[in-house]
Parts: sequence; structure tokens; C-alpha cells
Amino acid sequence: MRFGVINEALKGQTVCGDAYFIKEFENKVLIAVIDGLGHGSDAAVAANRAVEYLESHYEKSLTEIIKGCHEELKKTRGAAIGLALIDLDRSVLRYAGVGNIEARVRSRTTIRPVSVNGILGYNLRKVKEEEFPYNPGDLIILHSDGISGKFDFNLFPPEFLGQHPQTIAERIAAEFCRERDDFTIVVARQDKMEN
Ligand SMILES: [Mn+2]
Repeated sequence: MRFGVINEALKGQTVCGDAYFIKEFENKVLIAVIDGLGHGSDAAVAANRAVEYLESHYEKSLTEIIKGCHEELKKTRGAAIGLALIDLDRSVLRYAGVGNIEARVRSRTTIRPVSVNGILGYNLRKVKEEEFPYNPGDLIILHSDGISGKFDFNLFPPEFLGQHPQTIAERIAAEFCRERDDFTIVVARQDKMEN
């Protein structure tokens, strides 16, 4: 799997209140994007706490990870999270998210997983975990709300979407960054000739 990542602080801030986590293990890939509430150092503390939790609990189910992060973030400002787990053996993609993290998957059909409302560490009513079919070559994107939700795969030529995920991440960030928040985008794709 190849990845592209942009993780940038709001202009004028020295720390980014968004964070991300990518882990490849046992023929699975876990991708997380976390947006600490607001921006600046308190947001970064919340987002980084979630990353620390993920580093030691990435093998748990997405629902367990979200519930664990919720407990872990209770003394912080709180955060939004999006978690995508690609299971290469089962050819499925699972998604669970809380708050303003968007996920897009360009597969044979466009898949748009949904995050539930809430704030990790503050307000978590329910967790929804969805499962979709996954095919090698699918383009998977997770982004924080520093990237406008107006971005759509159809706005780009198909040749462009075949480029390296970092090139894709850079162009989406350049064209859809809101410039009044931290922003993070993770793009992932498994090229067909790879294992
Ligand atoms: Mn944000």
C-alpha cells in the first residue's frame, strides 16, 4: 500500500492540532485521522493522546479503539476521529468515525462512509462501524475538516487519480484547504502489482 500525507498547522501556529496514524500489520492496514478540537497546543495534546492510544491498541476492533480513545481523551479538549481498516485477506474495508472527519473511497462504485456526531472525550453516544467491499487499486482518503468537504473524485481526471498518493494528497490539499484551520489528508492505494 502506498500512502500520501499532508498534515499542516494553521498559518501562524507552531503546532498542528490534527494528527494521523498509519499501521500495517497482519495483512491489514489501519489509517486514522484525528482532529483535536480547535487548534494550537491544547488541540495537539488531544490528538496526540489518541495517537498514543492507537500505537498500543491498533489490533483492537474499531469500536473498541473509539471507546478506548473516548476514555483516554476525557481530560483533554476532545477530538474527532476517523478510522479505516483495510483487511487485505477478507477484501473488506471497515470504517468508524466520530465528528468531522470525512472518508472517501473510490472503488468500483463511490463509497462514502459516515462518521457519527460526537466528540471523543466529551460526547460519545454510539459508535457505528460499517463494512464495504475492498478491491486492490481502490483509492482511500481520510481528511479533517481543514479540507473542504466539497472535494469530489469527479472533479479530477481519472489519470490524475492514478498518480502516487502523495501527489494526490498535495493537489487536494492545495485546492481544497480552508486556510482557517489545521488540515490533514491521508491518501492510500494498493497498486495492483504490489503485494
Ligand atoms: Mn479542524
